[in-house]
Amino acid sequence: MLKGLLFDLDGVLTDSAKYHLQAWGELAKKLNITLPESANDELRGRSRLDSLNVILKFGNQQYYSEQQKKEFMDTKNRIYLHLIRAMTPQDILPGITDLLADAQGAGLRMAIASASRNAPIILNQLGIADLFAGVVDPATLIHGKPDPEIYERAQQLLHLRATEVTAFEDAVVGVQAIKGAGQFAVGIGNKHVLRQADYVVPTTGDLRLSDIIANFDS
Ligand code: B16
Ligand code: MG
Repeated sequence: MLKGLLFDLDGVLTDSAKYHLQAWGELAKKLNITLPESANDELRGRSRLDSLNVILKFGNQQYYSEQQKKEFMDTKNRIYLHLIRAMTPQDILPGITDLLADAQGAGLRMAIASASRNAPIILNQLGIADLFAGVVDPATLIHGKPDPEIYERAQQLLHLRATEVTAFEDAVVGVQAIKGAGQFAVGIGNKHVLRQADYVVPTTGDLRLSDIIANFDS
């Protein structure tokens, strides 16, 4: 029986990717690196350090020390924090407000499994922080997505079993993490790209709790 929902943040509850891209773009400019068109897709769902390494690779600048990389990540995060100050409940993606309300009405417990260390700030900006019984702190994780660790931890925060939860993801690495944790995966995006998910919808606006429960039970 479905008892809990686990949510990725960026690309599922809100589109913070555009702010990540803008902040990485400003850092790249300081380093004289031009981001290719594919940058947004290549950065999606990756940890902060993995994202920086992708950007440095775009510019063939993989020679920096750990300390320099930390400074670059701090610079990017300062820019990002400034940008997300403008986020409001209007930035919640279509269909999500209804889905969360329906889930709350159905007594489902909810948790956040985001790689973003800024997730608590964004949840507050969106006005939905109180709906979640748990938010995994990615700073405490050993492995990033596609490792299942983050989804296992989110499920533990809710005191539920893998067979009792459904998790939502927009990134291939995220779906892989969910399946590695033995949970039911709802993919949001292209069904060919997210083919490892158990159920896929094209956009968040297509999410219906009744459809998800019907697929989970079948
Ligand atoms: P931060 P998600 C991910 O969020 C983003 O998709 C990814 O672009 C970002 O680099 C990562 O969080 C870390 O974010 O720099 O804020 O700690 O999709 O896992 O919700
Ligand atoms: Mg995501």
